[in-house]
Amino acid sequence: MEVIYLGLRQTPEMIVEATIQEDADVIALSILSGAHMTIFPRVRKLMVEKGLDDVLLTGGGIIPAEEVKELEEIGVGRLFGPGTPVSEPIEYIRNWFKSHRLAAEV
Ligand code: B12
Repeated sequence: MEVIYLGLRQTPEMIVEATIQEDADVIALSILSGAHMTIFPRVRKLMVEKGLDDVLLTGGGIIPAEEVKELEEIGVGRLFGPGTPVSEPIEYIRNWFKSHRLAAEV
């Protein structure tokens, strides 16, 4: 994987613009500010507006289970909580890529 790290305190607009410019397959956000119910929906809305409906939006942080459910319902992918081994999101992203990108090429 090529990872483009955008750094801290990016706005949803900056994140989605960078996704378009870099032609990224996945957006992965880390949110430890408690603003996940604002940021994820705004990124998701902009993704839909810009036609990025086949890009995976995933991430992690301290996000309560019921809010994870709410975010999944608006099209956010898996969200990883405390204690997640790094191998788990890697496997999730690899599998997503296999079924959404490699499968499409066959
Ligand atoms: C260190 C810390 C800080 C630091 C650094 C915060 C930062 N943004 O990095 C400082 C002192 C700056 C800080 C500030 C604040 N903090 Co603070 N902070 C913590 C603390 C003690 C540890 C977080 C941490 O680094 N853990 C270590 C990492 C390795 O573990 P992790 O975060 O769980 O990450 C794992 C998973 O969540 C997942 N994951 C996380 N990100 C991602 C991303 C991807 C792509 C993937 C796949 C997986 C993934 O994988 C990781 C490995 O297992 C937690 C409490 C706690 N014990 O967790 C509170 C906590 C995160 N902070 C909190 C809050 C509220 C704040 C402030 C808003 C406080 C304020 N009013 O100013 C600010 C926000 C600043 C900001 N803009 O982010 C709350 C968040 C509440 C919530 N989710 O609703 C917490 C949970 C404390 C609490 N119980 O209230 N904080």
